[in-house]
Amino acid sequence: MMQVKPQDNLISLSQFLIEEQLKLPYATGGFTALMSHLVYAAKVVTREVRKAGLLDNILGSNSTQNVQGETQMKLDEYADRIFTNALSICGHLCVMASEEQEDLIHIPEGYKCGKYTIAIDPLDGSSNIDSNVSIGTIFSIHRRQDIEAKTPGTKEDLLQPGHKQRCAGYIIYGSSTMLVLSTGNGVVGFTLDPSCGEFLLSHPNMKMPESGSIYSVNEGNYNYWSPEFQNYIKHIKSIEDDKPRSARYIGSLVADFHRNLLKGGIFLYPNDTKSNKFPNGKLRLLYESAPMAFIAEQAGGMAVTIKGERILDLHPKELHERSTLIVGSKKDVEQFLNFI
Ligand code: P6P
Repeated sequence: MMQVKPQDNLISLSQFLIEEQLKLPYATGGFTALMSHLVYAAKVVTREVRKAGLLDNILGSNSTQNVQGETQMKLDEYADRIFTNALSICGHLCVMASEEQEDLIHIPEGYKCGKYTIAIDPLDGSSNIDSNVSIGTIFSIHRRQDIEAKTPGTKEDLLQPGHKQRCAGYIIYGSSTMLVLSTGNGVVGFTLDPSCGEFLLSHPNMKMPESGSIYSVNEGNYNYWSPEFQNYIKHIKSIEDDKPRSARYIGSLVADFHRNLLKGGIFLYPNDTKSNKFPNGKLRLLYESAPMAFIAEQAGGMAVTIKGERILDLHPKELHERSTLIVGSKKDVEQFLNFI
């Protein structure tokens, strides 16, 4: 006797996007179509991430040959290939940018240019792949400057402040694959059900706890921090601070952020003031800091730079521009701002 399982009644991402589209009278379905191509790529990358580490799979450098004598490529280059190929032909993008590619990615000849742009980090945290740590894909979608134009998009269409994002999200390849996104009406999370190949709505209204006990920072960089930042970290670890803290740092932005989104806390990546390693911070503004900031704010959190500027107000000047990032629970970021 067949039983309807609870997950059989869950809403799929496709249904969710169509319902959101129906709420907008001017919606043409372009965004829904764009997202369906992104979701397809996420499923393909999930398949390879889940197998990474097996003999004939994608690991390490791209100079090796697998057992069939095929050239292997690094998983992040593979993810870049899958996402950019799937997205470039969706007909609703006018230009793309990827962490893996230096220049703009134009829509191939013969394919329609649409009114959206996307900037993507195809596989963030990929240095952790060999140790089987959770990694992720981060994406940021804007509307082009002239939404009526049918011409190829430009760098200016990509270089927009984060508060103008139409959608920001990430895919986390962890114990399960989750897709977390916001279109400006809060944050929703979908979990991939491998048994039916669908992302199902598992977290309908994600809210970042107002305050948390977790702080995430790479303390190995302590000696490169400014004295003010060193003092802040010392303070939150001291008994003067009125709450117990737990240090949690995975070294994979999506994993660190996702945990803090669920449990509360603060993630910090400041700049190095004593070396030229990361004088402006390590994370990339366009496809790491800005999308994560959008999600954080939509979930009730905050996201600022080491100087206290709102991340979403920064206007990027270059595709791969770096920024500092202090993101997390509202009260924890406010405490940072008051201290600094
Ligand atoms: P570090 C991964 O390389 C990454 O870009 C982010 O995912 C992560 O938060 C950060 O760098 C980790 O950097 O210097 O602490 O190893």
